[in-house]
Amino acid sequence: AQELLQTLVNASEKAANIARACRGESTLFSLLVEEKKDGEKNKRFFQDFKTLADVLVQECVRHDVSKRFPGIEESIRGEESNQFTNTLGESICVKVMATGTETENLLAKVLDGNKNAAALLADLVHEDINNSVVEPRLDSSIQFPLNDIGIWIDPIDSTSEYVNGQWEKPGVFGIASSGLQSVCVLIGMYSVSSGAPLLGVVNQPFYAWDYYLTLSSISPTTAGRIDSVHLTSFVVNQPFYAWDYSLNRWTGRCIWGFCHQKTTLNVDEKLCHNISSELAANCNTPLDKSVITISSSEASPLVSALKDKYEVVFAAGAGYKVVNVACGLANLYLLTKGSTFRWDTCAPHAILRSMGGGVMNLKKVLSLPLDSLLDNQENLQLIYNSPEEGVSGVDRWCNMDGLIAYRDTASLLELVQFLKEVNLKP
Ligand code: 2IP
Ligand code: CA
Ligand code: CA
Repeated sequence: AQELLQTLVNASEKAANIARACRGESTLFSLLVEEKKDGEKNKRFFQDFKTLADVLVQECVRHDVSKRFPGIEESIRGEESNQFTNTLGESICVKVMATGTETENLLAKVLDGNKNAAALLADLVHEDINNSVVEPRLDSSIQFPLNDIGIWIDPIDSTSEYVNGQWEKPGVFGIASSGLQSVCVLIGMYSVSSGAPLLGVVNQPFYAWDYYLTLSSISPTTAGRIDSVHLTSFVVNQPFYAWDYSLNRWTGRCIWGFCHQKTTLNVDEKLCHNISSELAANCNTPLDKSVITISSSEASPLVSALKDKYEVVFAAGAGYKVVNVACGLANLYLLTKGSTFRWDTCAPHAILRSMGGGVMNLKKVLSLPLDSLLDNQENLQLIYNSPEEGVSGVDRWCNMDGLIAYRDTASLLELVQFLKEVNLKP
């Protein structure tokens, strides 16, 4: 299990490197953006983007993980299909080849012969990632039969924010409502027999450590929206943004969590670095209400009802919202619609499970009497091994019934009671 964890963490780091590199080169980036075919479209976005970065990241993870664990390849599924069409109309199957040169040649075809870009990407794909050993270590007695393991990958969650490329200063609760911070690489492992999430690795390629560390020195007027072109000059004056001067690139972080039977473990120090209290000290309004994070697509009657009881914080990115619950920046994430998929929730769900929280099926939760909720905690979790019934295409893997992500059951119960009072019907 430790080896699997290390492999997934390394793969996520490589994925984050590719995501950052593609974002950094603006000319390259515009080359890479291709509109999704109708059948694959996420209904919520009028225009959705399938980028080469997306596909490449997914194939890279698949390649690296199956190299280490032969046979696992078939069980790795992701959001993207690896068919890519270049501007000449040629359809090309993007995959990681045996050598860097072969990958480079393949990518050059996708990139209409742009050799420089292809070489740069191929280097990243074939780079050896020597991450330090992941701590704390999983006990060597924890073993999984490889045939009971499935993996969901969302190579880039929050694509529209990724494509937009803005870096936005987080609000008073430490959550950025939009921008590059909400971009996540999500790699979630689940049990094929039970459907339960087991191990989740979430890499945030644009995570601003410095921002949080020097928070106390920020005055509210220094908020600013910047794009990658202006970033370098901007950070000179704003040293707390996610930029590493020595490496001349964005900084990120990787978090993970493991939950199997009674064993739970996670990357404690990165998760529990308690930003909320610093933030509370820094702003004038104390945190007397719980924080709930939601999508900006929720209907306004619900939003106003929630605002009576909660601090409502909008944020982009399904993965990012679950992660913010895991990190304690929000108590809850409520989604009333079927706009997330298995690959969006599997990884951060495992992290929440490792902390005693979870992600429940909203419709099921609301159909039960409140007092039977805690007895049914296991049955109410989202599961990852079976498709939705009566739908086809990408919707088979949609979390159709909506969801509630929570870290502690008290917050969960309070929200469910509230939703029953306002008579929410998802
Ligand atoms: C999207 C992305 C969106 C989210 C949607 C996901 O995935 O995370 O931001 O919507 O549910 O499916 P919202 O931001 O309103 O929560 P992707 O970017 O991979 O298409
Ligand atoms: Ca997604
Ligand atoms: Ca995606």
